[in-house]
This record gives sequence, structure tokens and C-alpha cells, in this order.
Amino acid sequence: MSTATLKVATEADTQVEDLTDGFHLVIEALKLNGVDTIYGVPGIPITDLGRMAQAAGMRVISFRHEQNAGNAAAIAGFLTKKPGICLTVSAPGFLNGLTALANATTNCFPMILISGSSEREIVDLQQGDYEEMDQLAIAKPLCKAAFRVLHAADIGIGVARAIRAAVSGRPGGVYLDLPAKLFAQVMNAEAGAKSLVKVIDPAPAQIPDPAAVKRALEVLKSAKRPLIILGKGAAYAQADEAIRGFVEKTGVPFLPMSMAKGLLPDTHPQCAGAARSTVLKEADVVMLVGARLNWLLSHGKGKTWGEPGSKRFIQIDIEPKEMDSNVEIVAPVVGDIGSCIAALAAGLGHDGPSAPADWVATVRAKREENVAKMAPKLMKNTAPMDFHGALGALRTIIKERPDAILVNEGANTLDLARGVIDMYQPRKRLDVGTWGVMGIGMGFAVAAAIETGKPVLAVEGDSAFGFSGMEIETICRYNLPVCVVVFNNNGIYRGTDVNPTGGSDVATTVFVKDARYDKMMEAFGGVGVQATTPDELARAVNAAMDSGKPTLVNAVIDPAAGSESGRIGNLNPQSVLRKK
Ligand code: ADP
Ligand code: TPW
Ligand code: MG
Repeated sequence: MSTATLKVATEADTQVEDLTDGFHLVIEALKLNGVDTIYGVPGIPITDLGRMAQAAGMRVISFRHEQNAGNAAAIAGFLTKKPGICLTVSAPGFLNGLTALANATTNCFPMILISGSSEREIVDLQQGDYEEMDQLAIAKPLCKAAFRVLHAADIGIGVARAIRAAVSGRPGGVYLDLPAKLFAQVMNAEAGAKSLVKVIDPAPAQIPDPAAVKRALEVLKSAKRPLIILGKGAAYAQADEAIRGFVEKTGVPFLPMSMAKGLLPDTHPQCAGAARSTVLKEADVVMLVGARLNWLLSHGKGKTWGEPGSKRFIQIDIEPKEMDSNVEIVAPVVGDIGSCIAALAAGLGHDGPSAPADWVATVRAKREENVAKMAPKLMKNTAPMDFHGALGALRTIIKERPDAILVNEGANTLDLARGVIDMYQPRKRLDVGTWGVMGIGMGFAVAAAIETGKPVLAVEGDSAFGFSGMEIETICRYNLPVCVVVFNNNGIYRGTDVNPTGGSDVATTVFVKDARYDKMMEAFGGVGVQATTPDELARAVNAAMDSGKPTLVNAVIDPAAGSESGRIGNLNPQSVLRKK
């Protein structure tokens, strides 16, 4: 604590006391728990906290908007299993970070939003303090846990509780409220050091009940058409070898959810990604591994799932309340995925594969048929490009560079890239997640580069990019190996809609025609490229990945190529009065 102490002479210089303060205690508490990076935006009352954290050897990454810093922290949590830290100022900065905190909680990503706040006495009497807001109360319903520290001596406990809350059980977002006064509070340095807590075993293993494991294996073995669905919880768990071993030992076809792609390669013989509708409709036993039966899986019922009553579900999840959330789960296995998969694998014994050969063959045939159907679309070398032609080029790049991280958002740009670009390694695909939220792009890209040191390819719809586009300055400032490809179709879903009144305002989904997003990157010293064909696109992206220079490629996409809301247009409510 040498940099964090202040010597104060008392009683006519006869005694000297070492002091510390709230600023230093917060930094030491985080460092003690292995936090080495903070994502945030400076300002009153946390400017000096950021400065001092940097001086103390932490990486402090300043963003242009708190939502992007929050998204960076959230995905850092997903990638590392340690809580990502986002640091913001009071009320408006806090609110800007809150969307990311809520999104992290929804996606089960561990993060801690630390916000400075105003004087409690003034806030609670609503006397109009600088950036006055009852932040703790507002954060509470949007995160897993929310804490406020009022005394410097409690900083260690506050940080420890925040870390445990974020990563134990089902991971999620935590809010930590630090009022301005706390930072300047002074206390004895030795007592301060003793008050800090190094969290032991922050995410304890949760071992499943052997009876639950046995029940699950019996259901799986009784299946005629079994299917394993891997979700992002399985990717988060970092039990990669165990999961792969289990899936291969059973021989059961597997379907990866978007961010679980690459846990086993999409080109694996058991991968049913290209036979999605067939396996969902026809499977008789479905084992969910870290995936929820939410809207992304049509709630486990309806047309997608074939005949009513035709399925039995096994679910592995750390959250007991998740079971039976949408349909009956006949074999719930509650525990952490690493422990559950280990127990299931041990229980399999030497019985060999449980997947009947005719089912495996059906799935494989469907998959090969669909892959063959798509192949010619990916080879089109036209200008302007359509989505498939452009994505065909990017698919080859990820195949050749499987350790690159793919960030992806948009509507058509998202849904089509998910299907076209095969992933080969775990936790390499980062996207809009459970909410389908736009705006994660540049925050995710920055954190992916910082946390992994790997090259990042961010494939962005032109609308999606706009939500966080200013952070390309951040990418240039920290000289990160990020290549952004903007799929520029002049708008949201399409660039061809017209104002039905014939008035001078353009249609609600249409942007400036032929915008040059590449010029934005040049403004900050990065590389900007305009690409009108898949060949040009491939050349530009390969050059960016080789050089590691911040790059933005404006990929010119046919404005008429997209469809409304990508693949989820069916979720749009329909007005009976709307004229077609
Ligand atoms: P996807 O969107 O990929 O289908 P979801 O976000 O819906 O995935 O589901 C992830 C699930 O994984 C959540 O229900 C969460 O509780 C669970 N989960 C997260 N981490 C673990 C873990 N380490 N062990 C077990 N379950 C986990
Ligand atoms: C925070 C609604 C879903 S997808 C999208 C919007 C605005 C943009 C689609 O256009 P884009 O992609 O990115 O150009 P493409 O290839 O189809 O043209 N606000 C938030 N989240 C969401 N999901 C929306 C709005 C939306
Ligand atoms: Mg678009």
C-alpha cells in the first residue's frame, strides 16, 4: 500500500500515522481480486479514481459513451468468467451504463457497474444536488444485486459482495454505488489494508444430485431421435473439452445457439446447425445445456417443435428456477455445467453411443442437402454485393483464421452471418444475445481485443453500427486489432422503402444513400476501405487482419437485398388497417 498512504503528523509531531482513503481502497480491493482492467467514462466524482487506477498499473479504457463501456465490461465477463468492471459518473452516466447492466443480467454475463453518486443527505431530501438521483433504487430491478458503500472501512466487503453476486450461481450484472464523499474519506492505512477481502472461490462448483444425473441418462438413452442444444451458458462455463467429449461419446446430433457456435466446430460431423428445423421438429428427446427455452427456441412449443407432446426435455442449468419455465422438464439437472457434464459422462460408462444410426443419417442427409443449396449463393461475385456474396468472403476468412473473434449485429447482417459463417473455436462469436439488442458492436469489439489479444472482425449492419460507431475513435486511440465491416444497404433492413405520403422526409427505415463509413475511420487515423465486390472485401479484411491496424471496410450491399427484420419478421404485430 506504499503509494496509497499518507503520513500525517499528530500531537506536535511525536506520532506519525499512515493514512489511506476511499480512492485507494477501491483500487486495492479490485486489484486484490485480480481485476486488471476498467472500462468507463471519466467525470465527477470518479475522474481521479480512473487516474489513480491507471497509476496503480491497471488498464483503464476510456470510452465515448457509457453504454459501450458497459457492453465492453459485460463481454469481458463472458470471455473471462471474471466480472467485467464498468465505471461511470452519477445520474446521466449511470443511466447510460444501465442498459448494458440490464443486458448483461439478461444474458447471464457477470459485470459490475460502479457509479459515483451524489450526496445521500441531499439526494434523499431531494434538494437538487449536482446530478442528483437515487441510483441504487433505480438499478435494483435491473440487475442481480445492488450495493452501496457509505464508509471507507466497508469498501473491501462491498467489492467482495459485488464480485460474488456477479459470478456465483447464474452470473449477471451487479450495481455498486459509491457516493462522492466515500472517495475522500480517510482511515488508518493498516486498518484499511486489513479491511480488504480476497474472495475465496467466488463461483463455487455446484455438483448435481446423482439421482438427477441418473434420470437424465435414462431419458437420453431411451431416445430414438435425441438432440443436444448447446447455449451460451455452455460456452461461458469453459468446460470445452468435457462438453466435446460428452457429445462425441453419445454420438447425438448437437445444435449450437448463436454464441455457442464453435464450442464444437460447425463443421463437426454431429453438428445439426444446417438442419435446424428438421432436428427441432423431429427430435423426441432434447437435452438443453446452458440454453433457455425462451423466444429464441420458440418457448419449446408450437409449430417449430412438431407434434404437441412429441418431446421430452432434459435441462442442465445452474439456475433451478429455470426448470419448467416454458414446458415441462422431465429430467432437470441443476448444477454448474462442468460438474454436470463430468457426472453425466461418468454415468454413460461404456454403453457406447446412444444415438440411433438411422436418426444420425437423417440429420446428416438434411444437413448436406442444405449446405449444398447454400454453396452457390456464397460464390456470387457481383457489385453491388448481396448478403450471401459478401458473407461468403468473410466465411473463408474465419475458416483461415479460426482464432479471430467475430462480433456481429444487425438484422439481415446478423441472421445471415450466423448461418453462413462457420465457427471453429469456443467463445469466438459475440452477438446481440437474448434481447437482440443493437449497440453491442464496438464495446464488444474493444473488450474482445483487450481481453484476448486476438484479432477482431466486427460484422455490422449500417444501422447497428450507428449505435456505437463513435467508439472507432477508441479503437484507434488504443490501436486495437479490430476490423469493422459495415454492411451498408442504406438503411434498416433495406434502403429502398419510400415515404407513403410522397413528402420530402425519407421513409422511416432509410438512411443517407451511399454513405462512406470508411471515411469515419480515416478521420481518426485508421484505415478506411470502400469495397464493392466480395473480392475487394476479402482483400481489405485480410490486409487488416495481417496488419492489425484499426480498419473500417464500407461494404456496399444491394439496398434491395434484405428482408424486414431479417429472419424474425414474423414477430412484427400486424395492423388490420394497414394498406398493403
Ligand atoms: P442461449 O441464448 O445461447 O440459448 P441463454 O442465455 O438463454 O443461452 O441460457 C444460458 C443459460 O446458461 C442460463 O439459463 C444460465 O443460468 C445458464 N448458465 C450460465 N452459466 C452456467 C454454468 N456455469 N453452469 C450451468 N448453467 C449456466
Ligand atoms: C437498442 C430494433 C433491430 S435490427 C435493427 C434495429 C434498429 C437494425 C437493422 O438494420 P441494419 O441491418 O443493422 O442495417 P440490415 O442488414 O438488416 O440492414 N434498438 C435497439 N435494439 C433493437 N433491436 C432495435 C432498436 C432493430
Ligand atoms: Mg442495413
